[in-house]
Amino acid sequence: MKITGIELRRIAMPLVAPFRTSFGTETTRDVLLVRVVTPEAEGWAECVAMSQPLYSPEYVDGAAEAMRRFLIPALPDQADAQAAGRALAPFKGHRMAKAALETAVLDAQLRGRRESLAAYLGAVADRVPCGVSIGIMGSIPELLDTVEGYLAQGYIRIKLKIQPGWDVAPVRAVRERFGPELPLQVDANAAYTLADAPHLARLDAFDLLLIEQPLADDDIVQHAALARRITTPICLDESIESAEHAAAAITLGACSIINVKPGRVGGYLEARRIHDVARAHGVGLWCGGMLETGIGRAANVALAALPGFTLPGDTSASRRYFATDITPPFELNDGHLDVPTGPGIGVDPVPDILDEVTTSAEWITR
Ligand code: SMG
Ligand code: MG
Repeated sequence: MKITGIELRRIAMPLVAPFRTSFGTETTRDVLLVRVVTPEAEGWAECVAMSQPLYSPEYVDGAAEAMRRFLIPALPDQADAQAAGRALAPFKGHRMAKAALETAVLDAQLRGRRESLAAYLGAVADRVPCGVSIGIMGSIPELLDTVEGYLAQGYIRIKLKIQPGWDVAPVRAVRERFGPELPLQVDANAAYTLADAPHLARLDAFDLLLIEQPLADDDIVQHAALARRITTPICLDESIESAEHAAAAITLGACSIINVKPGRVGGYLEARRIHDVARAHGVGLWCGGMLETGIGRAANVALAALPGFTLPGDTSASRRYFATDITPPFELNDGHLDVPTGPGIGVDPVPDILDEVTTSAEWITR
């Protein structure tokens, strides 16, 4: 497949409500979209880097620079997604940038032969169960109202963002109000240290599905130590950037569940490798989220339909994030999102909406 050119397009997407985590508050999603043009088809992907390097070292301006300066020039003239992945591998890090490029190439390739991403990845479901991730709130009553609203929409699992000072009390309040049957989990985004183990053990009383990334990204060994001191299952997010990391974490006993984000691990091909490693070891999986537009969401929903994805993902409906998505909106049906069936990622941006939110566009000829 010949790559004729690549467009890097920046869009500004206001969130319907601010999203606060232990590392910061997002109010507008600054998204870098990649469009790969070939004679047969065009492919789309979304780079999940945030505007600041707070979730991980990557950030949107840096990802765009890595693409234009190193990654795009390294792509071979004739490339499929595998060849693109191999060509990008020598560059260290920049996994979100690589993931976006590789995914846009994969989308073009699959559209060219009219195969869906879900079918290509090995999906076994036509819809996926959805949870929702709820940011840190100003007060417990505000949190309880928010949870109630999402449950009324049909979400089948609730994830609460936590940090020191906002952990046991909100979890207890949600458990008391919504009962022991509610599938409930928490995400600390690396806000604690192993010295907090006795405090984190207080969460054991609430029968959580999991605690996500309690300790620092590079604390895989410490997560294994924490796993011996609490009964809540540990799920890793930021710590797992590759199938090798997944294998190491599983071997060490650092996690019994993995949050898979294709952007974090360098793309859907690597995400599938993690799926295969985890599944072979009986480690649970679910698909994470990075406040994606419909472009990134479509591909995530396809991945979440693989057989190893045993838990509901952070793949919420479009309206949980944006008043107007750039694709036809993903809608929650009975707590599920439908897996797109069209060629490639199966969705396209709506041109007028896309133009309205575009802040810059850059065409790179090859
Ligand atoms: O896409 O619904 C979503 C967000 C899910 O909580 C979510 N993502 O650590 O898992 C995580 C966070 C990372 C992004 S926070 C801005
Ligand atoms: Mg997380």
